Amino acid sequence: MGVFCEQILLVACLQRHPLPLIFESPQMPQQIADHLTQTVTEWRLRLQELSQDQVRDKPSAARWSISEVVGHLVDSACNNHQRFIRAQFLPALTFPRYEQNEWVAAAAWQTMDWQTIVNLWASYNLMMAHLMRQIPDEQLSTPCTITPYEACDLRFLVTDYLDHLRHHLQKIDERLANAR
Ligand code: NI
Repeated sequence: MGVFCEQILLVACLQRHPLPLIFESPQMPQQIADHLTQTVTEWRLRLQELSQDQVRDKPSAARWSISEVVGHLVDSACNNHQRFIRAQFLPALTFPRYEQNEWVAAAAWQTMDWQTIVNLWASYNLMMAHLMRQIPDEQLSTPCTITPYEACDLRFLVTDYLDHLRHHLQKIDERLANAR
């Protein structure tokens, strides 16, 4: 997953939905924040129980360990924190994508204390949920361009943030199931 995802969903969805984005059933940030809070609450304990061997195992040199995947989710929170805030006081946001493999390597998530990563991931996401709930409705249509991708809007970025997080947790779930 380290090979093909910086917001793999962002890319895929932006290709499916050129501007203007049309959502068949738009979710409000409050709903997404509730989902996020529930997901973090469920996964925090589960992640805390994993051993160091489990979280540092790399299936191959090119793939991330669970420690690196959760670290990547902190990187995602960090970048999206910037996007969600900046988009609220600019007429249109232009912000760079993040080079996911470089971020994971530079942060050295593989060697950081696992419980510290989990607690950071959980706390950061509870803050993100809190932040989402404060976004005024009228700001959700702020145009956002995450270079080099096509333009979307803030509502899409908020929706995609949760989708991306759940995508990686699903992959962790499958990895743990296969290891049993
Ligand atoms: Ni990702």
